[in-house]
Amino acid sequence: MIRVLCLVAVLVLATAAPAAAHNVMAGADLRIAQTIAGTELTVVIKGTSRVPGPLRIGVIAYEPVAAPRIGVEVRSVEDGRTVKGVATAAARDPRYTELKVGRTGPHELTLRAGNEVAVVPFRVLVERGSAGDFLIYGGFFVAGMLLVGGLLTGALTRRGPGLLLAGGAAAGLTVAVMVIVFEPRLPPAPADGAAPTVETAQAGGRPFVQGKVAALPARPEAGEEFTLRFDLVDGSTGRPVDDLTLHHEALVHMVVTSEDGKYFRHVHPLRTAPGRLEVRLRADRPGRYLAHAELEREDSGGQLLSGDFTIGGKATPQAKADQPATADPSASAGRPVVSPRLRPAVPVAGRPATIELDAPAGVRPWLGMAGHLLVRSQDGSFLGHVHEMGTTAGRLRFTFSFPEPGRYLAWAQYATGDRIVTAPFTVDVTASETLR
Ligand SMILES: [Cu+2]
Repeated sequence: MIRVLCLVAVLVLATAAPAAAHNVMAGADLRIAQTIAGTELTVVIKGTSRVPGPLRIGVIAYEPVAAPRIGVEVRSVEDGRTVKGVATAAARDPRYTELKVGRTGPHELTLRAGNEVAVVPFRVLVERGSAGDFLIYGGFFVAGMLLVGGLLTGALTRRGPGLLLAGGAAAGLTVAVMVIVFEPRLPPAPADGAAPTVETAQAGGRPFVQGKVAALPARPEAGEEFTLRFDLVDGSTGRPVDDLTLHHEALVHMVVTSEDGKYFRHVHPLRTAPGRLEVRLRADRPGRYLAHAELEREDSGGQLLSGDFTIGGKATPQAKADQPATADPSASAGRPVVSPRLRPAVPVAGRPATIELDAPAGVRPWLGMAGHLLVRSQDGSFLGHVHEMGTTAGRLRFTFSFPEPGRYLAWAQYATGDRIVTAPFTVDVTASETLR
C-alpha cells in the first residue's frame, strides 16, 4: 500500500509544475509607441513579479535623432507617490531605467522630451497565487508529512496508526490531484492590481467615440511646425473618452496624408489630457490633408476616425523630398523604390489580392508585426490597414481585399536596424474579372 502511494506521489509531482503557469498577462511587458520630439519610439515597461520592487522602463528609438533622452516619471494614482528617472533611447537593447514602485494598481507614466509631455495610464500587475495553487501545494505538503509519519510508524508498530496516516496521505494526494485536474477549467485569479470587474451598464458595450480633429494653429503654413489634435468624446455622455486600450502597441495609430498622397506619416499621438491626443507635424506643401485614426475603446471595439485640415502658404524648398505616391525612381528622393508583385496582376474589387515586396535582411518587428500595409482610396474616404502574412527571407507578403474598383494609394512599412522604411506605390483595382 505504501509503495503504491509513493509511486503515485512521484507521478503526480512530475506533472504538477504546469498548474501554476497560468495568467501570463501579469508578467508580460507593456509596449507603447509614441511619436515625441520628432522621433518614433516604443516605450517598454517590463513585466514585474514583485511589488514593492523595481519597475524597468526602456525606450527603443526607430528613427534615432542623436539618442534622445526621455524623462520618465511613474505616479501611483492611489497614493500619489511619484518616482522619476531618465531613459536614453537606443536603437536596440535599451538600457533599462529602474524606478522603484511601492504598490500595484493604476499608475500614470509621464514622458518628457523637448517641450512635449505625454501621460499614459497603465496598471502595475503582479500575479497572485490562486486558491488552486494553495490546495495543490497544501495537499502535497499534508500528504508528504503523513506519508513520512506513516512510514515511520509502520516500521515501528506495524498496522494501526501507520495505516491511519497512510489513509490521510491518500486523502491529501486526492485533493491535490483533483485540483490539478479541474483547476485549468476554472477562471484564473485576477492579478494583483487588476481593474475591478464592473458590469457594463449598456448592453453591447460602450458607445463608439466621437472624434474631432483640429490643427493648431487652425491653418498652419507650409514648413512650419504645428500640432494636430484629436479630441475624443463619448457620444451619449458628452464627456472625454479616456478608456482607450493599447492595440498593436499604441493608444492611437494615426495616418496623415496629403490629398495627393505625396505626404505620408504614420504616427502615435501623445495623450496630453483625458480624451485628448496630440502630435507635432510639419508639412512642406500647401493643400488639403487627411487624418485617419485607428483606436480601440475598452469594451467597445476598434474604430476608425477621420478628419481633415488645410496647410497654407507656399511650398518650401524641401517639398520635393516628401515621399511620392508612386514608385517613380526619379521622384523617390533617395528612398527605396518598390514595385510590388500583385496576384492577380490587376486586383479585383471585393476579392483578396496578394501583394509581395522585397525587404532587406534584418527586418525587425515594429508595433508587434514584421510589416504593415496602409491603403487609402484616392479621395481619402477609405483607409485600410493589414499586417504581413508570413515573411520569408527577403520578402513581405500581404493579403488585401480592395472594397471598390479604382485607384488606391498604398504604403508598406517595416523597421530595419535603425529606421522605419516606408515604401509607397499605387494599385489599380478592377470591377470584375470579366472586364479585364
Ligand atoms: Cu501605428
